[in-house]
Amino acid sequence: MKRKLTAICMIFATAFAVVACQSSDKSQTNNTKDKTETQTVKERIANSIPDRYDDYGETKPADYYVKADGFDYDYSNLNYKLVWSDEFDYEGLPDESKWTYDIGKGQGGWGNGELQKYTDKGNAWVKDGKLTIELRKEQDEFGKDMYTSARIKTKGKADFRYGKFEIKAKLPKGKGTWPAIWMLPSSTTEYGGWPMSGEIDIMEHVGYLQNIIHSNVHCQKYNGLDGSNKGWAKKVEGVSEEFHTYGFEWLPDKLIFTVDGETIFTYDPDEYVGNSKNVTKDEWPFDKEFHLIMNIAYGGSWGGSSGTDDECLPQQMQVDYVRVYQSDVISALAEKEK
Ligand SMILES: [Ca+2]
Repeated sequence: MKRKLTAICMIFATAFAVVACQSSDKSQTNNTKDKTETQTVKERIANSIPDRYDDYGETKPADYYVKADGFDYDYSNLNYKLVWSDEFDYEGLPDESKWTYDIGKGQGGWGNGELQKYTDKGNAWVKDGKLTIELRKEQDEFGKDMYTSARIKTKGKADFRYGKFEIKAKLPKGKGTWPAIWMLPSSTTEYGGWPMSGEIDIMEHVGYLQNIIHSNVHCQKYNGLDGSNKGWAKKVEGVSEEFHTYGFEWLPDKLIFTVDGETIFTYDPDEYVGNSKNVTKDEWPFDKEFHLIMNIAYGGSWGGSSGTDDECLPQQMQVDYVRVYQSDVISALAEKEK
C-alpha cells in the first residue's frame, strides 16, 4: 500500500487480484474490469500529478539499462544472516532508533483518498512482545467524527538493498480496512518519482476480500495507473485471527513473495521482457535501497471501493516481529555491480 500512490494502484490491483484468485492461468493480463472506472481514475491521477509528485526527481530516459540477469549464485546456499530486526520485546512507542512516522492525511499525494489521519501519538504502541497499530474512530476538537491510524516506516533508520524479510502479523478485519506491509525506494533521485523508482507490496489485505493476501510490484513499465502492475493473491485462512508470516526475498534478479513460506508470486523481469539484455530500469528499478512501511488505511481507492463499515472499529494490526536477513554472497555480487 504504498501510499505514495499506492492507492491508485490498489484499485487495479484489487480487480486484478480477484481475477487472479479465480483463475488458474497465471497469465498477467491487465485488469479491464471496468473501462469507465479505469479511465476516470487515470484522468484523476493525470490531473493531480503536478501536485502529487513535485517533490520527486526527474525522469530518466527509458533505455537506462540495468543488470537484472546473469548473476552467478547458488540459491540453495545463500547463508542468510540476521542483519536487522525488531522483536517488539519492550514497552511504549515503537523504537525511535528503528521507526519513524508518516503523519497526516496524505497531503501531497500519498493519501489515496483514504479517510484516516495518521498520527505519531496513540495509534502505535509496543506491549507484550508485539507492535500494535490501531485504526479507530474518534472525535476532533469540534466534535466531528474522524478516523486515526498509524503508518510507521524505517526510512532513514534502516534502508535495505536485497535481503530476506519476514514479518509475522495478525491483520485487522472489517469493510474499509486496508492494512499493508510494503516498501518504497529510499531515494528517487536516480530513477525518478513514482512509479519510476518502484514499489514493493509485500502484503496487502482489504477488508471486503477477507483472507485474500495480495503481493504486488509497481514500476514504470507495470503499475497501478493502468492496472498493469504485476502481482498475485492467495487465500490464507484466519489472517485476522492468527499470526502469519509474510515474507519477501529480494534477489538481484527476482523478487519472491511468500506467506508462511509458500510462494505467492515471483517477479522476474526476464519473463516479461523476453530477453534479459533488454531489461531497463523501467522494469527493474529494484537495485536501489528501499525501506519498510507498515500501516492500516481506512477507505480510499482500494480499501473503500466496496464502502466502509464503522461498526468494525476499532481495528488493530499486530506485529510479533520484523526480521531482515542478508547474504554475503548476494551482497558481494551487488557490490560488484554498483
Ligand atoms: Ca515479538
